[in-house]
Amino acid sequence: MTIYGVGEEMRTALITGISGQDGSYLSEMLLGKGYEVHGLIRRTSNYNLSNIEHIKDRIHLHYGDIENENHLCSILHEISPDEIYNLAAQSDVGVSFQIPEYTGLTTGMGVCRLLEAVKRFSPKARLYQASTSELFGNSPAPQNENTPMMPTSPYAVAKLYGHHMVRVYRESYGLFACCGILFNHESPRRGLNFVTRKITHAVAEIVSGKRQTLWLGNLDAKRDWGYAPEYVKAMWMMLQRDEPEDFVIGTGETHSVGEFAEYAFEVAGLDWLKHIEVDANNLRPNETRLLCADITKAKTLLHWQPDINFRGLVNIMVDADLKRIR
Ligand code: NAP
Ligand code: F7E
Repeated sequence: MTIYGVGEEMRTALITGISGQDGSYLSEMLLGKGYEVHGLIRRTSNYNLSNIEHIKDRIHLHYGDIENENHLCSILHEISPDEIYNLAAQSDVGVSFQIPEYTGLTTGMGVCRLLEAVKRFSPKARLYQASTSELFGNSPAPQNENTPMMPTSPYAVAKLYGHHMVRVYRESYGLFACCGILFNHESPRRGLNFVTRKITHAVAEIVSGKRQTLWLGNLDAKRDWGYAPEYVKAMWMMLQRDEPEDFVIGTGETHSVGEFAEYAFEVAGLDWLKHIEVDANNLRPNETRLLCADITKAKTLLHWQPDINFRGLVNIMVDADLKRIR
């Protein structure tokens, strides 16, 4: 494993999706290691950089879009990154059923555009692609790097395209490109549309008397939920290895949405059954029912394993939302 040490030249990293949950934690981690950090952001009518507000003076932001290959080429040409982390995506699985074509263009074709740009302008850079446990669909748990991939949503199909394109570019052009097959990872910076944050945010609003009810969908779906700051470390570790390889990253523990809600309400001293209602609008046309990671490869070759378990994660998220609202 190559670890860049004191006295070595400053490393440069480019992060697409820098304003998202993972992009923000990854930026903090890379800054801490002395990297020059660049990030791709989209122009939006409403300012949406709250996750990176606290570090914005220490990073270099470039307007752009994963859909624009020419612009990706210009950025790579300009900054010559040593490492590239492709986190940009339409990442909401439920929404991908409503906008399948757009999801394919960003989450899938975006990877192809970036790979082409890397091949032409940064062939020596190391590339991390954000693959996902959604690739496994309803393949039996626990899932590892050899589990058949059977996606059950437009999001997962788009990610599967990206996943295979990374392999094809690695094998065909010798790029140092690898995929992290990450299971769900959450934090106080998780978007409010994802179920964990939707729950912990609602708990805080109910505690403060702003509302009484939380409307959810499928309470029986099971996920392997970990803590995002630990997962971005795994991304970096994959790029420090001598050979590019894909790794499954998760906790190996699985819980239902109902269990998450029950414990989150309990942490705040509330009875979840008094506050949860099911709204059919939150159900999906198709569902991944049971995801649970087998992280034997990551433990053995990457020497990575998580410290924060399910209850620890819920505590962190509920505490943060309660603090925010007080
Ligand atoms: P996130 O919070 O939704 O962040 C996604 C980022 O992508 C945002 O910064 C977003 O910018 C940007 N983006 C979206 N469309 C773009 C486009 N067309 N061009 C450029 N940037 C664009 O996601 P996350 O949770 O940090 O996840 C990071 C990556 O890992 C995603 O690719 C996700 O699919 C994947 N992943 C996540 C998990 C998880 O559990 N968190 C698990 C496995 C894989 P805007 O703010 O402008 O929308
Ligand atoms: O749903 C169920 C829902 O939207 C989790 C993304 O980061 O992780 C994420 O995708 C489960 C599903 O995350 C509600 O049906 C019930 O079974 O929080 P989620 P996700 O779909 O697992 C993967 C690994 C990624 O790669 C994605 O980018 O919770 N659920 N009730 C609900 N989900 C939502 N959003 N809202 C509900 O009210």
